[in-house]
Amino acid sequence: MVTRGFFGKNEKNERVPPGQYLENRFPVLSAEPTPKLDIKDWDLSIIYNNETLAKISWDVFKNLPSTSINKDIHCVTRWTKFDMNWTGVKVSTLFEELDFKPPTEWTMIGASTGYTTNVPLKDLVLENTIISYSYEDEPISPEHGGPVRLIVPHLYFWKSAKWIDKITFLDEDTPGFWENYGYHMYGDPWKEQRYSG
Ligand SMILES: Nc1nc2c(c(=O)[nH]1)N[C@H]1C(S)=C(S)[C@@H](COP(=O)(O)O)O[C@H]1N2
Ligand SMILES: [Mo]
Repeated sequence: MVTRGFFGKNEKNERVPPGQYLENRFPVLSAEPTPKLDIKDWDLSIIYNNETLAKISWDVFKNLPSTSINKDIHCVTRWTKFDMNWTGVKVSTLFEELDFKPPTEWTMIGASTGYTTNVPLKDLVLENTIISYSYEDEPISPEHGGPVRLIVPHLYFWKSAKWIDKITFLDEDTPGFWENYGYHMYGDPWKEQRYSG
């Protein structure tokens, strides 16, 4: 099932959020060097209170029901790219399949490189938030976050962490890597939530 359009426009029927321009290329934006990762070694840990509640291997993950989304993506550096096609597993599906009950309302998404970004649970389990392993029907390239990255299409793209390997539950909303440098805690492109304060 391909879903589109749900968060894709504002009430004025505009498709490009305020302050954004349309980009046709796919820029690479990384704070850290691109890691060399083998998908066979990939796994995802779900953590709370320093305890690993679940660890999902690639062999298990790849057999979970998949979802494809077609979404416009908005980067805080002002590029917007229309109609990006990503395939992966909805976070909500992952939790259901594991029979996992989220312990708190707040999460920190973590990459094997150390990059982090905070995403509220309510956004993490929305229909179009996926843990993605494929872009335009190809494996995600290493510089774009392969083998596995998060896609949170309705928030600025820094929330879509590349090279993810953990979801950590937190008792309160806590800034991640860019949020510590002043990026907004939530990051709604339609409200231009680029920076805090
Ligand atoms: N691990 C990691 N994930 C990351 C980033 C990063 O620096 N490291 N940058 C974020 C930002 S600011 C953006 S705009 C997008 C860029 O993704 P792309 O390089 O595939 O365009 O990834 C996000 N996820
Ligand atoms: Mo970004």
